[in-house]
Amino acid sequence: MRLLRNIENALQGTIRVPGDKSISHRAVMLGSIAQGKTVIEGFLPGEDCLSTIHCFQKMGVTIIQNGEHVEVFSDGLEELKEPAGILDVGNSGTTIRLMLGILAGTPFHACLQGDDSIAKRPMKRVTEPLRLMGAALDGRMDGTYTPISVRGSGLKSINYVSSVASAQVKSAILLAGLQAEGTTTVTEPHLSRDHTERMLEAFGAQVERDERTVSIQGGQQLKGTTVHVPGDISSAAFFLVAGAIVPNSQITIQNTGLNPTRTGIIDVLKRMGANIEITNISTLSSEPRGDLHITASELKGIEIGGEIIPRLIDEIPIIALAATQAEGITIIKDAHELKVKETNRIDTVVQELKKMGARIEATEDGMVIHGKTALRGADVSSHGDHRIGMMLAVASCIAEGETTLHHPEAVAVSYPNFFEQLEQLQNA
Ligand code: SPQ
Repeated sequence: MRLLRNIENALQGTIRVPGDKSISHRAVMLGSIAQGKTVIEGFLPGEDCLSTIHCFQKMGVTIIQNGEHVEVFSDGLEELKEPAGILDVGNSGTTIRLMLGILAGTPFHACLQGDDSIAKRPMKRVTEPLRLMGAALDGRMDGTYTPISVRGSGLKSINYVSSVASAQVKSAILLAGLQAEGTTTVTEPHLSRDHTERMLEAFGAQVERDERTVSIQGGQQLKGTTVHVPGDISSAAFFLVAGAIVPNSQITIQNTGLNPTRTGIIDVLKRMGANIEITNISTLSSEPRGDLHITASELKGIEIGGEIIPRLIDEIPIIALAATQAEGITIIKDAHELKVKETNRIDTVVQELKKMGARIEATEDGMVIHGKTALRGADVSSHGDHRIGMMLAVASCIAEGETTLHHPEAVAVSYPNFFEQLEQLQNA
């Protein structure tokens, strides 16, 4: 439990948010199946990425992690060993879904399981295409839920048209495709984050891309490399919104990832009237990055839906909070995927923000928010979901009175020093 108070002053100062979670996972995974040494700088030492490290260590890969610096030593995919026990993915959907893609082609048995939240998240979206490629997978309800067991084998390529814009589905298929005979192709309804494609190229593989379709030729050998991980824009999002809604705030967030498949939050906040400036843009390890400067401003309600949704799916909880402070109506639609995240994020956002006085209603595929509403402190819960916990902590900054946040520890999944950085900006 954590007691949070309405802040008296503006948020001011310069921070660097921790490394990108999606990129940190992939750097450990590709490093573990590449030949040679991989060095990861700016790694996110959050619980999810540590789960990925532990899983590969259980399969015999030497990984030395020292804070944000990680070294991975591998002799390639063929050297992965059958794990003696269950691979525990913790709270991490990325870990289990991408690892299933890798394990689909390895000639041994593995069983993967996570926490209570993972046990409710759908795995059929990856077990189904991986079965089509020839892997033997099973799990509760015919491979829909954990624990999932996999016995890898020789794989054949597929041409898969996914019904969902999901980087985890796309990546699992591409990682299996790397081991399959022939060329594997994935097409998605809207482009999802493309870190796997970019990083496969950085590790020496060839990937063909054409808008929403990506192909990979099987049998390519990855080579260890150095990966410089930018700050996570999904973590920066909490301070972008905090900077926009806490009066007179001025925040700079340095070295933030600006991959165009992730920058929907910037586009949306600008459309709502936020003052965001981007400087020092560069590209390192195939990922663009830059410094974000936000100053407080009046916001207005907008409609958010369609192709932008995968570009901001994890930022919808904090966008909902911004919408409570925007003049007019904000409609978020086409976001059914929120229902299968760490929690049902349509329900948890609506339930918790309502407790603070927000005028917000759930819809079948999103939510409708009426602003601008003065929020009040309340007894709220993260429900064990890191992004809900951080959104509520930002809400408490502008809420009148005290807020009691239950299960604040969930933030350690993606942002271990979140509360310290929030305090730093309050005291600057
Ligand atoms: O890893 P996990 O638990 O699925 O984490 C989340 C998050 O909020 O941190 C989703 F709940 O991010 C996903 C994201 O929603 C991370 C991710 C990735 O690294 O590939 C892709 C997105 O999921 P999806 O299903 O759309 O591919």
